[in-house]
Amino acid sequence: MPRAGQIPKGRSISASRDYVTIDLLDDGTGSVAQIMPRKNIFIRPPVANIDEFIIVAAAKNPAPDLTFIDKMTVIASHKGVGVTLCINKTDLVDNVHEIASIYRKAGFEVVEVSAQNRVGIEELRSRLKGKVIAFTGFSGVGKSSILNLLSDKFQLETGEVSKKLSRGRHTTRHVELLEYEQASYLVDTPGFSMLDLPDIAPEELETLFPEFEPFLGQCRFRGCSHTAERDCAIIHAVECGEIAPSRYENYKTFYQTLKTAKQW
Ligand SMILES: Nc1nc2c(ncn2[C@@H]2O[C@H](COP(=O)(O)OP(=O)(O)OP(=O)(O)O)[C@@H](O)[C@H]2O)c(=O)[nH]1
Ligand SMILES: [Mg+2]
Ligand SMILES: [Zn+2]
Repeated sequence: MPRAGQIPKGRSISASRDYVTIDLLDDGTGSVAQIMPRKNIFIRPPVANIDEFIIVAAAKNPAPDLTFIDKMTVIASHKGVGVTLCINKTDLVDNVHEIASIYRKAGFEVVEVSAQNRVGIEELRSRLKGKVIAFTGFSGVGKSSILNLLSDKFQLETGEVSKKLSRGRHTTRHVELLEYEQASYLVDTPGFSMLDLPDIAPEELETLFPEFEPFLGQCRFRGCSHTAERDCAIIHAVECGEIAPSRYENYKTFYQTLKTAKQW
């Protein structure tokens, strides 16, 4: 975070969670004058005022978890925050076509990366202009390794994926806001695997899967939940291969979770 002495008087700056204005005194010290309203706030990862998430998954070690990715895309869409999927560690597998095509077809940008072989870093770099972007994903997928390649200024700690805990051992322990270039900030966050859905109405869930959009309103029954109804346009699109089965299965699971939560 910039020190008070580096900030012009009265100017808003970005901290890892909040925008604040700072009153500067003549001796160069200062104090927070005002915390600006938050554009958005997330519990996991614990960040605010984000323009976009880069969800980092590893092709292998740890294995990609599509339910985790889908939950994260729902959480981001719910707050109107864009998502890019970054599939790292592509050096460990023959190809990542299957997982990449699921998410491209669903309308997400997908970047295939190997931090180890410095592949895909320039493609990732071209998407970072003028935004606050948080990198998120399981522990050990390579978030900090990728960030270190994006700028010589970054020297984030990286760690071995524990052999015992295939999901890693949580090397990054705090959210770190990194100044990438003017008006572009990147945020490194601690990995995690447990993720709760936000408090959303079950009926809203269909709008948080972008690939459902062309089919909404075409089901036989008004208020169709797309879980078991006859003549459901979403189920039909899954059967025709226009919606990925894994995304649809997660939709159904999330729908039931939200429905059950609402009953309490
Ligand atoms: N084979 C391979 N290993 C990688 C790649 N990227 C990162 N790693 C390794 O994966 C391990 C974890 O990398 P980190 O960058 O610490 O992962 P992280 O996502 O920041 O993990 P947390 O901070 O715990 O959330 C390290 O041993 C890295 O060297 C890659 O592209 N290929
Ligand atoms: Mg890390
Ligand atoms: Zn339907």
